[in-house]
Formats: sequence, C-alpha cells, structure tokens
Amino acid sequence: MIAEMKNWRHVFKLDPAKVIEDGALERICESGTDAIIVGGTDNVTLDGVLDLLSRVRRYLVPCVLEVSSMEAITPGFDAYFIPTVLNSKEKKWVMDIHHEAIKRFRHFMNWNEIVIEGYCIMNEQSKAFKKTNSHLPNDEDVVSYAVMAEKFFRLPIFYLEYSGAYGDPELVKKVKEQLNETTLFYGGGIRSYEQAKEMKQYADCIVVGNVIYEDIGAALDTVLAVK
Ligand code: 1GP
Repeated sequence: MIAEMKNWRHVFKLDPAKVIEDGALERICESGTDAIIVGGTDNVTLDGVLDLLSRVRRYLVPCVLEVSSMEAITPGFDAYFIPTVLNSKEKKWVMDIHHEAIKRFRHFMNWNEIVIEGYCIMNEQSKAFKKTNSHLPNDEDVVSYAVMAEKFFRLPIFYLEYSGAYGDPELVKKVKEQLNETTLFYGGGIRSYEQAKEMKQYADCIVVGNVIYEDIGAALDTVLAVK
C-alpha cells in the first residue's frame, strides 16, 4: 500500500459522522479518485466507520481508515493511516496515544498496512487544530517540519492540513521543494477545478473533503483537474 500511495494524486475524505446518500457515494467512488479516506475529528463512531466501509466496499476504489479514535478501529480496510501532529504543543498528539494504541493492539497490528502521516495543521479555526492544541507555525517552521518528517522521522507522508480553509499555494511549493522521499499531501478548502489544479501543481496528492457534502458536482470536478 505504501508503494501504491506514492502514486496517488487525488483522494476523497469521507467523514463517518456525516450523511452521504448512496447515489452521491457511488459517484465519488467511481470518480477516478485514487482512494477514499474515511476519517473525521468529532463523533467518529465504530457504527459510522463500519457503515462507510461496507458501502465503499461495493466499489473497486481503495479504502483507507484514518485513525482518530481507538474505539472506531476495525479490520477490513486496505490500509490504516495514523496521524502524528508535528505542530501540537502536547506530546499526547505526537506519540502518546499512539504508544497507548500499540500497547493495546500490538499483537493484532499488521505494520504492512499502517502508514504514518506527519500532520502540520494550519487552520486555527479548525476542530483538529483546537483539539490537538496546535500552535500556528510560520513558513520557516512549516518547511522545517517537512524536513523533520522526511529526514528525522522518515515518515512516508507529510500532510499540510488546512481543513476547511484554502491554504497558501506558495507555502505548498516551498514545502514540496524540500521533499524527495516523503509524499506531500495537501488538504483544505479545495472547492473547484481551479483550486485543485493550483494545489496539485505542488502537492503530490490533494485531499478533498467538505465540498463532497455541499456541492457534489464541484467535488467531482476536482478529480478531473488532476488527471
Ligand atoms: C480534511 O484535509 C481534508 O482533513 C480536506 O479538507 O474538508 O476543507 O476539503 P476540506
């Protein structure tokens, strides 16, 4: 999965706490996107995760769980993405909950299915930023987190996360210039063909979330922009 992930250009992120009709889900899964990530910040329940997993499984598209709650982990996904929040002020979000999860689940964990994402959360208004008690990094901080992800931690993914807000393409460009091995994911506020194209110039893979629930046509256009 790590090898495949390196070639991804576009993924849709579905929130298990939100409702999506079968028709819309079919269009998302059959859109040509490279994968579906199931993940959210609040109210992620096992029932919600299982519901999406079983429905996405009707299609061929790879399906990944981005783990945010230990109570909502289930077998059956193609891979498990585990965020470590590099700009959190609390060690808890960098490694402590991960340590706890390894203590509980290490006998069941298949490390070939597990991909660690080095998150840098950039939108102060987002739930994820507040929940993880993150600090807002300046450009030099962000670039250094990216270098740290690749050279220090050797993480497969560096995820520049603006969730809910459209980020700064110039910063995405600067980050990309630092990365050779680590794959750059950009997510946040992509709501159009043009925005998808702009961010994809620099990011290896763009993540599209909220617009799925607000304007399915615009969401589908973001796939066309990167193909
Ligand atoms: C959220 O990065 C993703 O985790 C996508 O952000 O929901 O703003 O598209 P949006």
